[in-house]
Amino acid sequence: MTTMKVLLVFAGIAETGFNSSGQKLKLIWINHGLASIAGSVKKAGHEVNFIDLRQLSSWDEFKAKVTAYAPQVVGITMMSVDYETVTRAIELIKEIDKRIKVVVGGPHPNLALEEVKANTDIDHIVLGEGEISFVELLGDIESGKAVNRVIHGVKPDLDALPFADREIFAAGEMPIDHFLRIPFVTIIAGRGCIYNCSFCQPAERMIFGPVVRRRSVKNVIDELKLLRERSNFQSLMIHDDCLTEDRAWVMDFCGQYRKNGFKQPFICQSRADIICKNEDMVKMMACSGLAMFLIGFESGNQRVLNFLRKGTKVEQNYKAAEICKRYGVRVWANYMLGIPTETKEEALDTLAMIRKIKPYRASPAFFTPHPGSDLYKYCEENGLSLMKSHSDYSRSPDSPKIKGVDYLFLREVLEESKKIPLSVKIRRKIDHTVERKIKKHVIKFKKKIGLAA
Ligand code: B12
Repeated sequence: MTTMKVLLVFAGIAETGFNSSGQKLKLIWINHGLASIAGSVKKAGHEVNFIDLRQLSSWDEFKAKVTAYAPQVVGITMMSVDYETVTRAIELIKEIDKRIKVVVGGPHPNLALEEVKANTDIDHIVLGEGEISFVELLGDIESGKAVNRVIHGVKPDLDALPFADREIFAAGEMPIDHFLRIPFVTIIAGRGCIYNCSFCQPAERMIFGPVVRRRSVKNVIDELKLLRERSNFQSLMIHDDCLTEDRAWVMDFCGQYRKNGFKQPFICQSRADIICKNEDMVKMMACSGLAMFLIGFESGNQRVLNFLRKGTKVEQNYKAAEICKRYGVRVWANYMLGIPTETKEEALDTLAMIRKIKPYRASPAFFTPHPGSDLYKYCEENGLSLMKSHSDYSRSPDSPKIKGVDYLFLREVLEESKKIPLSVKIRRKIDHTVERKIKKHVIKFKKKIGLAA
């Protein structure tokens, strides 16, 4: 077998544009899909190069880099929001050399296959998970074997995969909040989600299947040990959609995390109902370093929660916040305004809930219909969507998302909900300090990789 020259591309700049690496805390996070694929491709003996559009300044620079590397195969990941930028990247790649094979994967091809198939510049589309099937495809391209255009990715045994190859991302990740120290790292312990929220599903089931597959605790701890050795990370985020759904896994992980000498604070997502039903697990997590839960409270109104198929009760939202406070776990509150069918009174219920909960961070979003979700379908069927381009799927609250919603009113509600008593001024001051620190970090990083600051 000869070595293939493979280029992986992260084109997630729809929301932020070029030169965006590090502008906001989370914009410097690695993309785990590509990092995992890079690990498998390298293990198979191929040469991997990587372009992160967040770190480039223009399409000209992208073109120059692709030309200089002269890859045989380019693999690109695609969320719906990134459709336009991925399409532009592909156009330029084919302008450089029509023989370069372009392969796409990620959420959007799974959720809008016909649209992706219509782009004839795309040679192969990998559905589902890519590690095994992308490597196989490279072998087939190399040997000149005829391969289907659409490939159904074989699900890997997660413990058998090489760890995510973080080396391809030149920049260190930045924490989501100032209380978490750098070096900060993100990991993924599993894939899929068992819940059925209408603003998300069936998208996740279409990508990862109906059940959650989780790495073993040992495998995750081994990766953390390696990260400790390499970067001496000081804080950690576990990205899983809902890690806490697997109580036995979490209890085991907490024990192993402590036993192996990890003291770094970590954060992860959870749900109000899980927190209420598993107070002892929250306590165990808090004792093991859990510093914050990101909780999708979504709404303070029961009818709206039911409409969202969230599976939680408003009372559980309140109780979960209390439990977190009891154990010193900060609450990052995610909630939505402008949900289809939501009345102004119901939106005010959400404002009242947030005021009462007093989360550490209030993180509101105007509801956005994301392709692949049942609520997206609902919006399309009822002629509600105001989306003009894929980049409108970004979370930015600036643009109206659906018809029949008074966004002027909701903007006021949104701003009010963010006014968390007492801490606002202090928080802003802290935020400014953090922004300054990040700017310094970015300047240093750009110098390191030879980019003008
Ligand atoms: C972490 C995360 C983020 C991080 C991204 C960090 C980064 N740098 O990439 C942050 C918080 C920034 C983020 C932001 C957003 N996210 Co997000 N995010 C996730 C989350 C929770 C985990 C992603 C992940 O790492 N998964 C694990 C890896 C292994 O899976 P993967 O990336 O899908 O990759 C596998 C396969 O898809 C495939 N594959 C992927 N790419 C490729 C490429 C090739 C060539 C091949 C062969 C295969 C392949 O193989 C991979 C390995 O098996 C997912 C939910 C989920 N569980 O996946 C949502 C998810 C991807 N996000 C979603 C959304 C909607 C968003 C936002 C639009 C929301 C918003 N505006 O706030 C933004 C868009 C950001 C942007 N691109 O501009 C949706 C996407 C839906 C869609 N229709 O595209 C998801 C699926 C959640 C959901 N169900 O709604 N997100």
